[in-house]
Amino acid sequence: MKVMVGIPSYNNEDTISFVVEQAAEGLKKYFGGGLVVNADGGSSDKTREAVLSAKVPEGIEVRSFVYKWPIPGKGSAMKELMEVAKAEGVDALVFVDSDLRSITPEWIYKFAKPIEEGYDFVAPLYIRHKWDGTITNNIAYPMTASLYGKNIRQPIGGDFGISAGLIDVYLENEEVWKTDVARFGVDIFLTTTAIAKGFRVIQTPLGVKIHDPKDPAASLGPMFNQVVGTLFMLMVEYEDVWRNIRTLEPVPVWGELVRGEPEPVKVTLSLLKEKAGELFTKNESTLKKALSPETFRGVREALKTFEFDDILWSHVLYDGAVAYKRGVLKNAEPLIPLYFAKTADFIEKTMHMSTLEAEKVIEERAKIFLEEKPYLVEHW
Ligand SMILES: Nc1nc2c(ncn2[C@@H]2O[C@H](COP(=O)(O)OP(=O)(O)OP(=O)(O)O)[C@@H](O)[C@H]2O)c(=O)[nH]1
Ligand SMILES: [Mg+2]
Repeated sequence: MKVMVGIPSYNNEDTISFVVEQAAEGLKKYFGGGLVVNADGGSSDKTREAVLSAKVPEGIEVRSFVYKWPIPGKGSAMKELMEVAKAEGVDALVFVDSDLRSITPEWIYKFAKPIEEGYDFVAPLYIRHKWDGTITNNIAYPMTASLYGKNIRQPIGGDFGISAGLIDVYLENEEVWKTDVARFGVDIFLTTTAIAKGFRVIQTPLGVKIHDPKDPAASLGPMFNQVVGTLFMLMVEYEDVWRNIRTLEPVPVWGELVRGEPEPVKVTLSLLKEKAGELFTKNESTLKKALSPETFRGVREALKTFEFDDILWSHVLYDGAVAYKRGVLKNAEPLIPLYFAKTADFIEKTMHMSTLEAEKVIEERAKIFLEEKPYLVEHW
């Protein structure tokens, strides 16, 4: 089986050579060789030099290029990596992020081998600190679960294995790559498209994910906008797929679960609350139009107490999607203060919980989203 590892990067000189070396090791050990390709966004540091000077076993080819697609972002890098994979005629493409510090050669096997067994989309299943992945836990996971009925715990984990057949589907419509799919919308696009088009999906257990995590209020605003904007866009496209789904189906896990303790992630609670308040005031008039009167009253209260329950939160996202469909919201940006407020609530509620206990809270959230789905269908 011919396997390629694709690595998007932008200023990752400190971490990327380790990723290249682990990937190369995995290709050699499990597939007898292969190709590691880096698509860079024009880093101002020595990322590409680090890629090209990585020490890899014989039989592994390493390439690095700056992508040409005019939108700067992770998605553009992945688009062109898929084009390389297609030109090379690979059977499986494995994407891994360039800031990963817990990647091992086995990760490559665990992403590529299920493809050989007939799966098309391999989602990562890792253990993350309770405060890492706040967009995943608050939005991508419960929304994907409730809309499409698939219990994929990490729909935007960032690392994936995909089949050649699926690559063709992703590259089919060039227009989509002119949207936020070219940026951080890419992960939710890959996952949702695979599910909505009925491809065979599996989760692969990888142990802990250690990467350069981000403090939500300090740097996740733009990412929220890109992920949620893409999610809303896909809801419009796939309304016939999700409308009638009312159950949550388990998604198979490939092999044994791996244990591990994640590294703690730092979140500045005071900054979350401060920014939530500030941005809420700025977006209040838009939110009043976008949300139902009841939801709006609820969030105004929540912004005072930072008590933000999952029913209210599901209505915020459902109302947001409806407003997007009707053109009342052009993008998801006005919802950022509510994401910050919801995250503040989650940080406070899970302050003294173990990662496992926090995990239960997140699983419960997906169930609540599903129970509230008739609210969405009614308003859609
Ligand atoms: N080529 C390119 N790659 C990017 C760009 N932005 C991010 N990436 C890469 O995409 C991968 C994921 O980016 P991160 O910044 O780690 O984001 P993340 O891990 O999904 O997000 P957090 O969980 O919030 O940390 C990394 O390999 C980055 O180098 C970009 O503008 N261009
Ligand atoms: Mg990262």
